[in-house]
Amino acid sequence: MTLTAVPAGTDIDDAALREVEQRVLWLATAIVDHANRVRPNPSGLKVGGHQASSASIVTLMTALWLEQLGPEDRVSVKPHASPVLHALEYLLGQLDPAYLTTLREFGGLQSYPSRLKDPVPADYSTGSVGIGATAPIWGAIARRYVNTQFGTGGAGRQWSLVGDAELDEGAVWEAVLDPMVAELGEVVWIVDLNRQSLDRVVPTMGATRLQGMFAAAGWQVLTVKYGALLEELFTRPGGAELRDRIDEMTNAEYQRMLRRTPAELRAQLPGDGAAAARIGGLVADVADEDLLAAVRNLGGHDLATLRTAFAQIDDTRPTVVLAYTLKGYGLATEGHPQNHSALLSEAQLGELAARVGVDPADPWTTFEPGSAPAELLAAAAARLRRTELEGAPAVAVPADLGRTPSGTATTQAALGRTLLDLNRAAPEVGARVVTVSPDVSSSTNLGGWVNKVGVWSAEDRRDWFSDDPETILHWRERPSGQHVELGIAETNLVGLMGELGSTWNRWDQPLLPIGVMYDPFVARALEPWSFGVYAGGQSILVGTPSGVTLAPEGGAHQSITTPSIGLEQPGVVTYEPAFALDTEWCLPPTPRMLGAGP
Ligand SMILES: Cc1ncc(C[n+]2csc(CCOP(=O)(O)OP(=O)(O)O)c2C)c(N)n1
Ligand SMILES: [Mg+2]
Repeated sequence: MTLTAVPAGTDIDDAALREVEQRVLWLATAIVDHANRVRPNPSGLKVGGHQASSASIVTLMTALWLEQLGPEDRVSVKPHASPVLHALEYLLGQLDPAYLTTLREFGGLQSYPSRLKDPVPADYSTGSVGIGATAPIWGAIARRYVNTQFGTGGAGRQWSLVGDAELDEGAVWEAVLDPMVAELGEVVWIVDLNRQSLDRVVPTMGATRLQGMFAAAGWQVLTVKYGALLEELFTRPGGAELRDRIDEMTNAEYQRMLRRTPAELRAQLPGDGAAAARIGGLVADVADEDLLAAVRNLGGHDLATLRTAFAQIDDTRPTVVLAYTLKGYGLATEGHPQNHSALLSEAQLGELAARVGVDPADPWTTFEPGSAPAELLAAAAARLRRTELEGAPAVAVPADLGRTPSGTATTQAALGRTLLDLNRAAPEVGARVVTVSPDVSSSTNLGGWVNKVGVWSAEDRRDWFSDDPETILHWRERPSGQHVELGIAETNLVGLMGELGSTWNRWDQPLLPIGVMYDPFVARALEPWSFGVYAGGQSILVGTPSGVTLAPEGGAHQSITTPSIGLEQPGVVTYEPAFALDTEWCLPPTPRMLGAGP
């Protein structure tokens, strides 16, 4: 008996798209291969790279770039898929072929997608798992902020291509839970659900739990589990039982199936439950080749199934697509529990080349001009072309805001006054200030500033306390507000600061983000903040209260290390104000942050 896939039923040339997908798989694999086996390596030390992680997401990324993305969309690509991103950039004519041989070389293609270091800047830097994944959430808020203040952020989706093990990170759930996030319809996450992390096949099936957690947070959940071949098999006698059997298998048992012969599959697939005979009857009848294809026919590698799922994204709330995939898809290492950093041997690479129809001696060859895949790529390249930025306007912070403080005050209170002074002395700079705080605005003395500028919200919200004479701090939430208030989540705060601090090179709109949090909790947010700095986010992080005036707060709130943290971090300047006037001097005196670039 022969299996046939359900026809796609669209005007897209699926055969050509499949050819592009296979070429992307080849190129991503060859980029890593060249860095490790071809490029001279005088030191003999490991270079590294991730062929299996890349292969896992090749179909998804091909489907996105060739069919789904628009010029205003922005995508965060999971760290280990950087070779796939570069393969697509090359095929779309954006990346100079000279870079294909430079993965992990000084000045070459970066190991992980990088906004500042890659020759074609990535939309988002990734590498610290969980942090790059959440960045498009903060990018979406930053763009909404730019749109409400200046009207020039544009539209488009904010995509995040996430490894399934990234969902182990607390940063992911801290972000998913923030009340502001459920409103972000432009956010779409695609989870590359290959059931493998770095070390292992993750033992228990987490998809049902994940579906519930995202749904509870207000997300649209789309699950892309099986491809058309398997779905067709499920419609035959014994098919429903086969579906249940595969659904209920542990990840490890399923993963083992990927490396079995047809005879072993016929023996193992039925299992030993009540339905074993019916499943056995079904698979007995399927040809060897079809059985091997069916068992690995997951939705994340089925272009038509993916297209159907993407068409369901509703854009009124964030969406997560849980797409089942195979780590090492199409490679000799497919599904092997230890394939994370495994490299294909020369012979295995040769087999791939033969299957894809490429001469390994001429690895970077492209499609014949005029051929169907070449036409498909040309159309995508034209669709994805972005308008060039002209360069952000430079706005200088004045050296003197015209106040001579007197008496005794905390620097914390002085900072609040300085911001108000800045608004008065240089309104064009004041308009670029955006403050953020994890639920400590009033206790860090930002109350006067917040009263003056209002709290930012994409839409006007009624202030029910505006007529209450006993309410001092007024949370007027409106699109013109310049203070963004998040929940008590320091990691979210620095994530947002990184993106607010990147609007100058994303949309030509410089902002001066100032984040205020309790000093001892800076350390909790430190790694994601460092990552934001690496990714190009420019901001001022204020740890307050701190220093000697903190004594009455006691040990739990005392800061003992922040100045050294600031000194240790490349690209960061640290400054500890001793006098009220110093808080003026903490603002960047030169327009580096406000427009001149890194
Ligand atoms: C914060 C952080 N911890 C650990 C690592 C090391 N690391 C890199 S990838 C990875 C496993 C990722 O698994 P998954 O997200 O499922 O990706 P894939 O299976 O697609 O390779 C780990 C532990 C890291 N890069 N960042
Ligand atoms: Mg994984």
